[in-house]
Amino acid sequence: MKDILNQFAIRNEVADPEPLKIGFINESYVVRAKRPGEKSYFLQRINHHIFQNVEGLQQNIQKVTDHIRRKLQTAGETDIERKVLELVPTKDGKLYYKTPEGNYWRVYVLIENATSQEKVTPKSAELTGEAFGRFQCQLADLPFDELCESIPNFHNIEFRLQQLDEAIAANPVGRKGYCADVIAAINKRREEMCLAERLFREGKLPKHINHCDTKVNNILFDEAGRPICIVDLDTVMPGFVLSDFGDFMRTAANTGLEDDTNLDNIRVDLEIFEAYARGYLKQATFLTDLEKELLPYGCRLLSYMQTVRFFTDYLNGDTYYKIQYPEHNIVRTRAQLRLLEEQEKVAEQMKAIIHKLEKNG
Ligand code: GN1
Ligand code: MG
Repeated sequence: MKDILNQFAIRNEVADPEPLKIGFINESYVVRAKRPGEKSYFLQRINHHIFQNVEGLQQNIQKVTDHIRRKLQTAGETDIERKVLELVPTKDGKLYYKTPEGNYWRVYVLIENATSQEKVTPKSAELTGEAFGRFQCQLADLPFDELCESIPNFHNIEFRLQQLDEAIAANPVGRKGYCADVIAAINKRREEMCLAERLFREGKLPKHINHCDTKVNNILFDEAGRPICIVDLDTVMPGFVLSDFGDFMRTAANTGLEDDTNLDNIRVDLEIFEAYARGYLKQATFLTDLEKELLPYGCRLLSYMQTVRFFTDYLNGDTYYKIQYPEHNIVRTRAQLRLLEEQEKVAEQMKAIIHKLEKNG
């Protein structure tokens, strides 16, 4: 591990890396400064099985953080090093280090005195909405095609349905027969759910840079409980704003769990919906009328997408998502499908809330 750290342009003396238990995808360590007041670091081994284009991924992060830093400087903000992540290059100026064994490592400057939260309240949902809205707004003038898709077609529902169709046709572990109801529910909504991709092809719906993992735990809060910095930038890539809005609602505005075995626990939490939407609309001033109109649809799209992704993984024999028990992926599938049905029931209420917020804030 010392050899790895030695590759990076770290100028102060640091202690040995201590492992951190966060996230399922990368392996993370904190590297503390030996002297108080000096920089500490965040060392990560990048999961290159999931992120196969590490060069593109690191370039994305560098472009996005540089762009945000310039915006903060222009706005005359202070404390900028806590408001945007900073990659530490290697001594030969690269954004990551590849070991002789083929592992990839990167280093960020550690953001001090910041914590993350696992649960949302209406108050933190509003602040989180503001933070993700501001993030998208800061990136709205960065042409979306300057970034690569760090996971190709990540939030492209047409592609996800194609993967599902391949899994249904191959039926590699013989699970299809028990799931005719799920297949029917997915098929019934195909056309509606491919609307965003169609609108993009028709030139009506733009792509922007999205975070693509808008969970509350991907925001760092300061000592006063205010969001200071958005983290976990691995999936930052071009997409529809609906992705980030919808994925937050999928994970936070659900009274049940993502894998709830009791489907009756699952309902839409409209209070969280309204709070996040209020914060988001306040900051995301670049949105077109069509994008705003489609926000409730974006919630359904992301629940549908996750239904399709969990179900595909179930049919393929659980090769992507980590599972805790054999039926986990079908339980997740049914829970996401129920959330979608609940979102359909309150679609008009969601629309009315967006209209109200547009008028009154
Ligand atoms: C994965 O591991 P986590 O929770 O950050 C997935 C998301 C899914 C989520 C479902 C790179 O995210 O897209 O929405 O699981 N991330 C990747 O819980 O596939
Ligand atoms: Mg993540």
